[in-house]
Amino acid sequence: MFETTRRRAMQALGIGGTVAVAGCSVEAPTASETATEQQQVEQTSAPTVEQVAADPTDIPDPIDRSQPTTHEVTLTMEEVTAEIEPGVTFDFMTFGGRIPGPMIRVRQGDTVDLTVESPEGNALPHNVDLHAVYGTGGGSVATTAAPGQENAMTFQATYPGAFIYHCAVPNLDMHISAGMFGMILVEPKGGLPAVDRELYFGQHEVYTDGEVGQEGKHSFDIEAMKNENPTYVLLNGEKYAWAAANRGPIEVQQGDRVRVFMVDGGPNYSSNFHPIGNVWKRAYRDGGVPEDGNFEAYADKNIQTVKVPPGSCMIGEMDTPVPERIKLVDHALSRVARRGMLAEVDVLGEEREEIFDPDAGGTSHEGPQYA
Ligand SMILES: [Cu+2]
Repeated sequence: MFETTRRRAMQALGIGGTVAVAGCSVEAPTASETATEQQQVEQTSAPTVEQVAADPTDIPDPIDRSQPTTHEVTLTMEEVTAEIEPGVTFDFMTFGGRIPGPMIRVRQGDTVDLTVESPEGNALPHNVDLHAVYGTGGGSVATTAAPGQENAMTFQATYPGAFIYHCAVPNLDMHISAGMFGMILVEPKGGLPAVDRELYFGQHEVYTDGEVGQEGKHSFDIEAMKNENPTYVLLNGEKYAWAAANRGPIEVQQGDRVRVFMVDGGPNYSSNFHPIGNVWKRAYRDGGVPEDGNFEAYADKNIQTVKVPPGSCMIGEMDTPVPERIKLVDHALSRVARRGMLAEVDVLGEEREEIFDPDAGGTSHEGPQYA
């Protein structure tokens, strides 16, 4: 089904010896090249799918291994049509049909045999730049694949942390905005501290030719992207994807320590990531983790809002002493109130009035309702 050689992929792209695909060292596409890509997307009818929102609980298990190993990882670049919110459709580009793309979880020192495959029906070439990789373009040149082709590279994960991966073709801002980003977590050799629950989210912004909530199919708006003026700002690819207003909150148990992995695809907006009704008890800014195992000394403590730049990640841990609905937001709050960014985590358990007594005034308030 897939042709495998990189040379063939390059020929399909019309690029020979001098490669015009550059990963994070961007060579600007011309306006007509960008417009051509947009036309190709619009003329190709991508399969319609029910869901692009990645399930935040769909994460590989923590690594319990003291020796390096080799992983066989396949990323499938899937162009799909799906709803941003009910009645509003958009042509997404994804890794594995989900936003963010599947979390790749390895240990420092592991080797990854990475295969990328691009199904026949795709309109555009894609690739992947992983920030966990030493090598040109983070592997983007080595992994470029045209529709109907596959490509591969091997890398060793030599440094630990949570890192973004993203498509890095010349129109990379467009491809990331359409959904092509995810996280590779490289655990340090001693692993991460044990927690009770782990959740995985990805923020990005979508630039369309419509207004929020305007029914029908929205097209990509390149001018809006150039002006960094998005229609939607989303957590996991859909408006309020994992909140009561859409697919429902994530449930955890009182007393759980909850670790949140967050990747900001951008392409342009930083996130100001805050858990309403809680705090980042420990925060690992930009996904940085210690190599010596001294997490207690390394982590920032009791941080309310963590800046997550586009092209970066964060790891935050919350304690859950009382039952509540935690709202994970970008505290640039117009993005929450008006542009779709929100997830909710329900803590199930018994009231502890010495910590929080919601009925002390005789009336119960439900707190800010963004969804
Ligand atoms: Cu792409």
